[in-house]
Amino acid sequence: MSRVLNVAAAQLGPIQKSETREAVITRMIRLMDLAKAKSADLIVYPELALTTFFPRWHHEDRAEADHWFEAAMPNPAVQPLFDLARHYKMGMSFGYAELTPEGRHFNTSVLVDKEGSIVGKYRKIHLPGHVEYDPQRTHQHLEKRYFEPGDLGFPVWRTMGGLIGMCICNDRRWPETYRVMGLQGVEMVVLGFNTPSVNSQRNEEAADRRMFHHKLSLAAGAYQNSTWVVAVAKAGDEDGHHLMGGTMIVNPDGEIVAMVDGEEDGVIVHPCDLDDTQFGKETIFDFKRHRRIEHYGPITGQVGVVEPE
Ligand code: CDT
Repeated sequence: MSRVLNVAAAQLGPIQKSETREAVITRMIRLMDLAKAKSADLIVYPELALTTFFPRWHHEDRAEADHWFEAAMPNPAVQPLFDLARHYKMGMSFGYAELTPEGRHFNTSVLVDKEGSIVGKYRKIHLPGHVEYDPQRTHQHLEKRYFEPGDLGFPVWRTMGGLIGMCICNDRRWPETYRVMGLQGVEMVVLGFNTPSVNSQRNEEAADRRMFHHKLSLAAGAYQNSTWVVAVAKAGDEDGHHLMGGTMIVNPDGEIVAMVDGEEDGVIVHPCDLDDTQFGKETIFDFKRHRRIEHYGPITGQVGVVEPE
């Protein structure tokens, strides 16, 4: 049986602060229509897809940011997207800010199967940025203020004929993210990102360097774990703050096979053969034969650097 998944990477252009959830969902539906016209089985949207990238805005009282969060998923604003995905028999993944019934806050993404059921939830683990307003920076990145680190690990789900995992934005820069999923046999990692085009602490590090690091991280994660990686941007100018694009699909050899040009709403669809992951998993990255865990203790035993005496 063919294990080709037609995957749509659905980039969103900028979402301004004033834009409603309903307006964003209308844009996401349009992308889903385009993906359906190209026979997509699965559509992937960005991190925090329903709102502007609000962690750039400082609120002294953090509760003032709660209106960016979803207390239920799905909810009435998002339901039309779920309904259409089920109608099209298309799986989907998107990110949103999650407020739990206990009042906890996470940067979350969901994986929805072709029947419209949420089969997976991931909560971002590697939160970048800072907690307090930092006047030294050219812009704020307050994810550590508004979110808790995820508490669900890096699960992989058997769905849509394959083994699919999720991570979110900054997670893609960390080899541990992919390896934990690789050890569960992951065949496709889907992720969304909001990456400012300039480093707030080093202004000369601009979009080209940021794009290089983005591609490097995806290629390394894909190749070293022999998995597809689907990375989807929210891009463009949000209320004067620029996010880079770079939506792309990377094959298990680490090669970019499809990419969205520009910084507007746009979709690419690529046939991803999950069987293409087998060769790498059975040869150079056959973990069972080649890994030497007796030497990997520091990876889970310590957080920071411990220099020799
Ligand atoms: N959203 C997100 O995780 N963005 C980060 C920016 C890092 S700079 C604080 C990223 O890794 O792209």
